[in-house]
Amino acid sequence: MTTNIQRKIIHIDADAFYASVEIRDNPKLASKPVAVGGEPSRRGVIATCNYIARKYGIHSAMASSHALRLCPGLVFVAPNFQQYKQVSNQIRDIISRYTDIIEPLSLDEAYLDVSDSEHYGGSATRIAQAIRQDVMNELNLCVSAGVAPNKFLAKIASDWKKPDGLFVITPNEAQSFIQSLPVNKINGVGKVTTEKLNQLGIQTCGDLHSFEEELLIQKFGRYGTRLYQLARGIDERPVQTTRIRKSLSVEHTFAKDLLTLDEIIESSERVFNELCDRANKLQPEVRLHKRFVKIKFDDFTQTTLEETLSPSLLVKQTSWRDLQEYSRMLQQAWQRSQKPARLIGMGIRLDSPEASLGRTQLDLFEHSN
Ligand code: DCP
Ligand code: MG
Repeated sequence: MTTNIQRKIIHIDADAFYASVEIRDNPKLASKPVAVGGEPSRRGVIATCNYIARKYGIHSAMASSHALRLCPGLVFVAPNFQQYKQVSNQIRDIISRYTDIIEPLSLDEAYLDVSDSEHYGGSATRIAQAIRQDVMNELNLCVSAGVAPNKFLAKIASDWKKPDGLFVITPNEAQSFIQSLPVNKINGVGKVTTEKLNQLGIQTCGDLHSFEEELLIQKFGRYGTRLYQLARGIDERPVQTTRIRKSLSVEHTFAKDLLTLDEIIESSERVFNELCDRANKLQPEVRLHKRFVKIKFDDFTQTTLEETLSPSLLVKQTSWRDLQEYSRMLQQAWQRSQKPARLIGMGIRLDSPEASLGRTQLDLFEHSN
């Protein structure tokens, strides 16, 4: 039986974003070192540059005049923020084909939680690859992606093989990956903290392991706890979407098909219990107005059955949590095909935005083991 205890997080980050958009729209620039930013003569600063320019040591936030000294052939392009915003929206639209749990970090960066996605058989790697492919085919731009069990590792992963990279850290690989990870790769560990850590003899996350949490708190305050956790690959932060949650559901794919209705009913209890657990994490004022079940059969056809609850109920109320009702619905749904089932799902539909509003829902996506 598979469960979604382990999360699947993707971090997407466009390569040399502003510069790539400019070069795409003016292909003559493709073979040249290109920087987007202010003119050197006007004391400008570089927003970003393409990877050809990076070979000269040029990077974001560098004075344009300095960059020009490093690379006399550098081509400067003035930024067009409106255009970047528009492209950013187009990338977002592509991503939203695969999940609606999206946390944008900047114009070219976002976290996705695809733990419950059904695309590509739930393979986060294949979803990430599909997004990269769609962005390339439709927008002629390159985005790198990282896939991992949490945000911390997913962000590191997207950077690992940049540009044009896809890097996956599976839950099994996480510990050994972290072991040799230099501490300055931890988001938030800048120059000063790196030096402080180095002075303690800590170069890698592996080195951090031997330090007690209390000691790290002494040295780094509250951030000490975070360091302690990240060095162990622990990062429970949910992907924070502001979207309005319209439903909550739990699905299980079974390792062996459920051959009879009895088996389906018997196996459904775990699904029901998990649904109740997750509903408990919703805010008490959230209301629901429907419950539904889903069965995917062994030939991959599927059916869903919904029932309206009237009046709508508070999510904390117990009356909707009726295993017998869900069993009856499963039975009814199963009758439609009467075939072995590979997946059972149960869920609730939530009421209007006011009742089910955005950020209050976020703990939902925290994994619940
Ligand atoms: N940006 C900026 N000033 C900075 C850093 C970035 O104006 N100091 C802008 C320009 C970048 C965009 O934000 O194109 C995205 O930032 P990234 O850090 O993702 O950098 P790039 O996408 O340019 O490069 P890459 O992600 O390939 O390293
Ligand atoms: Mg980028």
